[in-house]
Amino acid sequence: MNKILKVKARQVFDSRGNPTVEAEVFTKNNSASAICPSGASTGTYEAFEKRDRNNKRYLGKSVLKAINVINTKISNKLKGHNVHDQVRIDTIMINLDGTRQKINLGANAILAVSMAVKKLSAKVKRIPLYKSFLVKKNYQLPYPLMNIINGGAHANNGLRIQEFMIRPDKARSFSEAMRICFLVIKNLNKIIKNKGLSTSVGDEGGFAPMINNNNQALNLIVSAIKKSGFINGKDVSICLDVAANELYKKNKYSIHSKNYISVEKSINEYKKMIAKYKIKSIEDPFAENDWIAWNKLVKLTNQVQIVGDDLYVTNLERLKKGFLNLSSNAILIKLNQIGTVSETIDVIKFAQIIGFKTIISHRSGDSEDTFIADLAVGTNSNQIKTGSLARSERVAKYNQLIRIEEDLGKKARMNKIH
Ligand code: 2PG
Ligand code: MG
Repeated sequence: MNKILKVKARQVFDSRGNPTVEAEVFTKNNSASAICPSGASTGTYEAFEKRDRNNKRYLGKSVLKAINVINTKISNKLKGHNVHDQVRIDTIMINLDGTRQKINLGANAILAVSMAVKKLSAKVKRIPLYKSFLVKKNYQLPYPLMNIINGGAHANNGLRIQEFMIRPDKARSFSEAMRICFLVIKNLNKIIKNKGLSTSVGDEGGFAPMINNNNQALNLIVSAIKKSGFINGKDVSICLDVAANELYKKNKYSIHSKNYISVEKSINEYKKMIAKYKIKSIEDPFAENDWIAWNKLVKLTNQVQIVGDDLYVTNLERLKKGFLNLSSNAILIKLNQIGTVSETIDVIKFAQIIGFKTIISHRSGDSEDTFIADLAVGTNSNQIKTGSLARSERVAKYNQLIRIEEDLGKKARMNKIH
């Protein structure tokens, strides 16, 4: 009953309209499927995404080779294994690939299967997916980090910083968190419209008005928070993802304007920005190899959450290095940066042991798959970053969290921000 009969894959499309992998795993009476997401601002050390670079019919973006890998090699190897044996199944795929960055099979092939196995295992056990991870009782819901203004590689407005987010710190339930974000977003919409700017949205559902100055974006958000009747920095906090890999050249950064300036000067600008706008969290403030700059910033901004995304790429070795180097106090978790559910769980466990906040994240190219919502609750992760209240691939995750909160009923608790 619990044995895997076969794995089947198909090419579907992500939220940017690019081909991606969907894998479906079968036991005798059941099946479950999962879709792999895809990033735009990717770290060098991420696991490899296999695409058919030479397939002109899909402008080099198809994933037909990855599909074929699943339908043949992976399906053959997993046949007969127990669907509840996640670690064994992931290890089989890791060994079958045999490379550090999963270059042979492709992390997109491996991850789609790994997630589908996890979903099927929960389905066979007849438990909700969120109850199949680390936590066994006292489930906590994550605070949403809603990306309400898009810039960087996710929009074409020329904003230096990639993501301007809000976190509803005041909320005591997930539904309340959603209501607070909803109000701020609706007011932001009005403010942007009144300024004669466009309210069209970027890849992650946040507004992408044609402004190119970070402070302009921050001022809009501060006004929206105020207009909604909330206090910035208390009820609602502003959080950023700088994605500084994209703004780095020869030891200098163009984070605060188009001009490239030194790390010291960039830190000074950060300090001003944190004080003026009461910024509570900054992701990827510096580039993925600039360990010294990260350490300098952490030491100077002890009240601020500093989040490693491209720095760690959900990789245990890099997280250990960051811990020893005192590079950050939080880690962004993306399944496809490492390529299996088991390795992702290992990284979350370690991060929690060393006292880092864990933030589960979507990718800018995502899908209707809501796996990360369950993962966030099932690991008691502090926050979830999954876009704005627009574009169904983003809203789907929030809606799943609303269902989980309902399922937990009176037992539902919010995580702790501080
Ligand atoms: C990020 C992510 C998600 P991408 O940088 O944190 O917001 O973007 O998927 O493009 O890497
Ligand atoms: Mg990031």
